[in-house]
Amino acid sequence: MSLVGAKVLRKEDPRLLTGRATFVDDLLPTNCTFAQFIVSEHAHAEIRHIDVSQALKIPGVLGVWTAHDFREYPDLPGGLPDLERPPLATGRVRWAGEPIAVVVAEDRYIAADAVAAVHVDYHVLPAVSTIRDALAPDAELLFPEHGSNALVTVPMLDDLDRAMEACDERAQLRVINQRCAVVPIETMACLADWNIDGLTMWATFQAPHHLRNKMSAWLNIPQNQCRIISPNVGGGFGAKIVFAPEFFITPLLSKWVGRPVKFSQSRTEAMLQMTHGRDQEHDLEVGFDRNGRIKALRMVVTQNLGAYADPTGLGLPVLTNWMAGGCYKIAKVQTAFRCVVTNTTPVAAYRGAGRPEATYAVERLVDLVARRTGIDPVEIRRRNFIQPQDFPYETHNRAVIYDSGNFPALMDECVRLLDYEVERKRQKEFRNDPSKPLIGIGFSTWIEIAGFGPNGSLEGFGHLASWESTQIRIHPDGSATIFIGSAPHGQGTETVVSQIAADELGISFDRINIVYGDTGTVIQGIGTLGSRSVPMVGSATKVASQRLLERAKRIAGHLLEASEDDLIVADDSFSVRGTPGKKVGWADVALASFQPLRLPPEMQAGTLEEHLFQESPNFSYPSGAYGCVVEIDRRSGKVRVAKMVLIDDCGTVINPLLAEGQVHGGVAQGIAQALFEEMQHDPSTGQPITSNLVDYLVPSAPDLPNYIAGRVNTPCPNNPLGAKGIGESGAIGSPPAVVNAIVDALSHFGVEHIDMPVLPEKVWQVISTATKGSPK
Ligand code: MCN
Repeated sequence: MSLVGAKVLRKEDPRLLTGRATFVDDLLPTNCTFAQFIVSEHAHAEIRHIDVSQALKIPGVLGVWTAHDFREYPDLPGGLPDLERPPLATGRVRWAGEPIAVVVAEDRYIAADAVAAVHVDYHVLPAVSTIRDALAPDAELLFPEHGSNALVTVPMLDDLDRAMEACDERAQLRVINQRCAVVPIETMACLADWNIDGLTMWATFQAPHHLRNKMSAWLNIPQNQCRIISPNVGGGFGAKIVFAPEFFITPLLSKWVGRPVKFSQSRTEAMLQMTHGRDQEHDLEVGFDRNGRIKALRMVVTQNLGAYADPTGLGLPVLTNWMAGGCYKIAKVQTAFRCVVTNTTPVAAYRGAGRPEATYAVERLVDLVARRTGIDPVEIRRRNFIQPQDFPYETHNRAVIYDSGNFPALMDECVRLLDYEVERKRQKEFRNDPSKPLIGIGFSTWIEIAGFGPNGSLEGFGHLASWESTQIRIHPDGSATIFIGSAPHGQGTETVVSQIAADELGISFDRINIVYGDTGTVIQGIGTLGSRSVPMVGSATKVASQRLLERAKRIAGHLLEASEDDLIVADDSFSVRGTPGKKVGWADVALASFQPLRLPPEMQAGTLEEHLFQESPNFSYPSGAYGCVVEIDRRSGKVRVAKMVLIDDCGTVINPLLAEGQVHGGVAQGIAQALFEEMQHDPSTGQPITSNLVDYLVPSAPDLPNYIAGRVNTPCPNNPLGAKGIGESGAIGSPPAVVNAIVDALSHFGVEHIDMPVLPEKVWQVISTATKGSPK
């Protein structure tokens, strides 16, 4: 039986669920010391003086370092010319939480005392925390020498005025995709040990080779003396692909104190120093005919980058623009974007990275067209879908080529499982009964770009390249170790790679183990991001297994004195078709591969090892149709997601259990963005006001519904598995489904749009204004 497609339980779970997994903060080498950072209290200020004298007097403090001590080191990798981020704030702080100095002490408590004893004298400057404030004519500039807080502006090729004018109707919408904190369970941590043999650093990172490459260059040491290990990592969601200064500084501290140094963030530190996500504003216009056919769409994105231009942050509006047409056949789509710096935590990739923003904008617009034309939102979508026969479908001025999909089938399945007609009936009945909640039904039909793999797709973010690597090693007993370039942090990659290899090699799932996350053992790798592991490393494993198996069959054929074409490989053995008793075990073939006297004459010992760098001609484009039913309490405005139907298309599904789990996690984050989460700053001081999990509303299980999941599979033609990524899908597709449902519930009050997060007070305001203070 094939394991690909089977609901196999995760092989990583026993160690994760019994507390036997090793995370960075579990490591405690002999003589370990502890680093803690002094961070800015102000959102914007000049640093006049830093007095470390009192901190240095505390017993157990090994040193305090400021920007001055790092003056021989370059700025952090990435960013924009002249606007790079220094490892520690130099002369000026640009957000509340920016690291200014660092202490190393014998334990965490002494380090905390020393941080409190460092005195920083600031000259406070006016702060700008929003795009509007940053672009005001008299705005305080973060980089005065740059002359503006606007950094990058990519204009529209054609302003679409004529196309818009030719439409029967036009509608404009301004939507805000609010700033979210990333909030992985494990905060950022690293442990650096720089001894005479070189540097080893354990780090919470999604791409250890990427970090190794940049760090060795930054520290000016050879790559073979710079080993990065990402052990078990408790979630990353994109924020653990960022070159945080802590990763670059901690190794130097280890060198300077001559001992291992560990740094591990508290939750509040993580809320302020780990990069945030989203924070885009969209000015949108859509032109359509009376039958609801969309003819033209214009999208202008403004990206709040926060205090510095992170490379992945700069990529967000690019991806949003690429996906501006969604899953609709729109003759004219034009986009533009600009980026703005503000006195806030830098913004970077966060699950979906640019695609949730695009999906939200398009799906809100499509609902607006439905509203203006009086056509049902399901029917509007059906009239505008790209059809299955239209693939491959070129969009975004031919820069993006959707691979495959079947949007009508996704929609049909979603409508069916949602019980659409029944819910519409219930909505009507409840609307006129004040004792009942208001019902709203919303849809989101979406396509996203994943499987980052084609040459050039990651180089722009500072990566070496975009391939992914697999190395399969067969041991003399016929078990296999597979070294993969991905660095998973919760996805279940060990399980799916084992499933693929087990099918191809005929070796039992339990006799395959997966090694990842260590530049000392995995020769090269790119990393886990952009929902690429299955399309890239999964495909690499499939092809490498097939190549390796060809050689194993030659050995088996030689041992059995049979033609390799007659061999059947299954259950850890090779047998000869039609001759039941003629059989040799994988273990024996593997042993022979190390014994030259038993090998075919043309083969050499150690032949059962295969290393492959998998490239891909294009991305994969997962898609889906999500449907949501909300119930709104008329008196409090509280929204409850009563039903959520999730129909996904990720091509070939390797493990339905895990793929669905990925969607569940992503949808939880999507519902959180729609209803609860927002990283807020005081508008006058720029101070963060949601910097812990009391103020920042992360949902818990009772806030989320039971999901109803389904599937439509259109295989991806761009990789040998036919698989598309699914790691980000839920977070991309779900926010507009929820918001569309809320707007639908409130539509009889004249509501056409409501910004996220849709907190009860916003809804209550709408209802109480419409009903003149007496909600019903
Ligand atoms: N899968 C499958 N069949 C497919 C595609 C995927 O069975 N056709 C399943 C597999 O179990 C696979 C998982 O889904 O392990 C995710 O695969 P893939 O879509 O290739 O994504 P990656 O493994 O590259 O993971 C990255 C993606 C991203 S970009 C973010 S952000 C994210 C996410 O995955 N962050 C996560 N999922 C996360 N899950 C956890 N628990 N923690 C995070 O930080």
